[in-house]
Amino acid sequence: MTTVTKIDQIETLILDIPTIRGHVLSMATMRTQTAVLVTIRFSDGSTGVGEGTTIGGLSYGAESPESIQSAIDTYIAPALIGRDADDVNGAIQLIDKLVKANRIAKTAVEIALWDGLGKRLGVPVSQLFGGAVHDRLPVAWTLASGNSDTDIAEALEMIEIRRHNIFKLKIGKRSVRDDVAHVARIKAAVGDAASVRVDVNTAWSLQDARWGLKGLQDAGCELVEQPIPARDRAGMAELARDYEIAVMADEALNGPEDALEVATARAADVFAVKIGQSGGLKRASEVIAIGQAAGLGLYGGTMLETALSTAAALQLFATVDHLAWGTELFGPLLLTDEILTQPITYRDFCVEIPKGVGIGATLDPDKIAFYRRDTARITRAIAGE
Ligand code: MUC
Ligand code: MG
Repeated sequence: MTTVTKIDQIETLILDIPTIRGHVLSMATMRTQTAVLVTIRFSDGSTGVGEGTTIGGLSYGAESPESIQSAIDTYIAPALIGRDADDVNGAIQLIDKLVKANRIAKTAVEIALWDGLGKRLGVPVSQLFGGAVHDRLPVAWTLASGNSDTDIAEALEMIEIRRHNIFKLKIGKRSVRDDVAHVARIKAAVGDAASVRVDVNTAWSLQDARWGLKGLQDAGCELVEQPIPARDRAGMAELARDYEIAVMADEALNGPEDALEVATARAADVFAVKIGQSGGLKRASEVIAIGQAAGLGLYGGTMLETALSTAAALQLFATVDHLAWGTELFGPLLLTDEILTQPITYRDFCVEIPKGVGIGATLDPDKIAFYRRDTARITRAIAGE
């Protein structure tokens, strides 16, 4: 008789880890990154870990670290306790029925379920998505110190040590004219040794964007990410149609339904695929499929997650045949400390796909104890139920 492995216990806790420097975005300056860590214990003794992370509290999107933790503890975990651990699709469908939106919270739990399943089967999560076709992927670095000279020095050092030759510049805080001048200075400094792109994080009006895109493409910038608000699909479509510079959708892409609408409206040339924003690895794979079917470029995006979710994202992106714009899965490098016993490897302008079973990440318990906020909550099966 085969016994079914069950979901026994789900624990959440919040980690606050300082960043190596201020990370200046149009809507917030980050000095700490906050991650919600989920640990699921299964009835056969196996465990799975996952992470849900956003950027800048509530300044980026509708979920905060505290709301992610609360959504999991109050609504998701109680529904999963006692269920078949291997039935990940069943869990995803149930959670989608019980909980609207809250994609990052769903992602954290789903990663832990995939991680547990991979560990029980003795395979990496990439294999659960059909198998890895890459062992490394190109990885961008974000220049966002808030100062052009510091950004140039940082870029030149990254090229020199062969860590990054793709740079995403965070703009949108200053005037369009000043931003374009800043980008032009950095592009002139790195020349052909690097690809320069920008992320406006929705800060521009459509009129700003018309000026901005013209200036950016004249400066040699290759791509602009989410220049205008996410809901303005017609504006994004105009920009994608009227300028040579590639237009990437980020905040506009919250799961496969958005992906279909953006693709149908031709409101982007490129999808920034984020596992958290998509609602998990499965939904992210659907966003990827829609982008591929529409002939759009793909980019492996990040919510500046720790190495845990970065490893999970790498498991999925390793299975995608062509990521025309590479990835930006550098989150662990922005933090002052590692939380895995075996850090993710960055070298030769690439990030390596972690080896090992599950998502390929083992947490360092001392680091978790050090960075945890005092908010751990446990939902568990009651004896006899
Ligand atoms: C974003 O909006 O894309 C990704 C890299 C980075 O520096 O910030 C993020 C968020
Ligand atoms: Mg972005």
